[in-house]
Amino acid sequence: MPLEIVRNDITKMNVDAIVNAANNSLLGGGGVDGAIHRAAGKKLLEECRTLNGCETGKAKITNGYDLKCKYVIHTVGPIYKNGKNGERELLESCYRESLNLAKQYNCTSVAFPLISSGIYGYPKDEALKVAINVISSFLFKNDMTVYIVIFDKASFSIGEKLFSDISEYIDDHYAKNALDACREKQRGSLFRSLSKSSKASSEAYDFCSYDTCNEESELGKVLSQIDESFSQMLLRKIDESGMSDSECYKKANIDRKLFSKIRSDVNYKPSKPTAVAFAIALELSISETRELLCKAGFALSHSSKFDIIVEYFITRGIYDIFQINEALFAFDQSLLGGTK
Ligand code: AR6
Repeated sequence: MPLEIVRNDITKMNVDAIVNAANNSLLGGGGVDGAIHRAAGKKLLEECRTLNGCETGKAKITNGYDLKCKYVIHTVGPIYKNGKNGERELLESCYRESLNLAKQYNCTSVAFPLISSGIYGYPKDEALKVAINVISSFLFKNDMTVYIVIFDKASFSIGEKLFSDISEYIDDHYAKNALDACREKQRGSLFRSLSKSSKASSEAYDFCSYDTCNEESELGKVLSQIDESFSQMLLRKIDESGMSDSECYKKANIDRKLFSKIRSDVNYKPSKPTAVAFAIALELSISETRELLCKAGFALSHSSKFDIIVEYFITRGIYDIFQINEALFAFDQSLLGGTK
């Protein structure tokens, strides 16, 4: 998918270019810079010596040598003092300049570390927000897959208040609904055996959707929903929203090729993160989200943290996919968007 947050060592990323959080000399250092130089071998330092350093907020490119990637883009982040010395603008510039260089060198995939968030002291949650903002606005105008690589989960946080609000929401709903989930499962299996004997099901529908639909519907209503496929409902909702297709799939953090597949295959069955991503992009209400998920054979249940977190944001009218992904990442859940 176009913007992905992953936990990894950036030197192991299989992409066209990785970005190095370097210093003005470009002659190596500690942190991710040290790791990249060690993995790339001595030739990287030799090429860096020819570059005459780099200003803060700017970027320069070299080959990747022994790394899996073709290029290393070296950028120099600001040293964080108190946030009042233009640190944010300089950090934004690091991401923009690096992305523009990657584009100029025809890279289709790029991996960034959280620049400045280690030795240079930029608060990690703020650094992540800057990264997400700049990268997502770049991706609105450009086709590229961009990874933000988080190395150390321990020091990563989405902000204490949001984290504790979501934790509380999960606790409330997870615990309260454990019994309901169990009852729904029983009803679901009853429904599955019914559908088996009537042969009324399509594989795509999978009847787990019964879990979501059952509260307000009888068998007849559930069956009538089979008529409109996921793809058809999605395209209808896009038309109704007044958005263009590309506005919608970009807002959903969905790959253009995946969108074309969904568009051309009326029976396409997306993954759950993809289906939810479209619901977020279309700013659907919680019941419309359930309806769209039903079409792909999925439920929003209270026995899954992923579902509860998604519900947390939708019920608050927060439809910023990257903000939701930050939270999902902090709770170790799959992120929205995707290639399936
Ligand atoms: N893969 C991905 N991320 C990593 C890795 C790795 N292998 N190693 C560290 N990080 P830092 P800065 C994360 O200190 O703050 C150097 O000496 C790390 O957890 O590498 O921009 C340069 O030469 C943190 O979140 O870079 C400069 O002098 C992020 O990468 C100075 O450090 C950036 O941490 C630059 O400091």
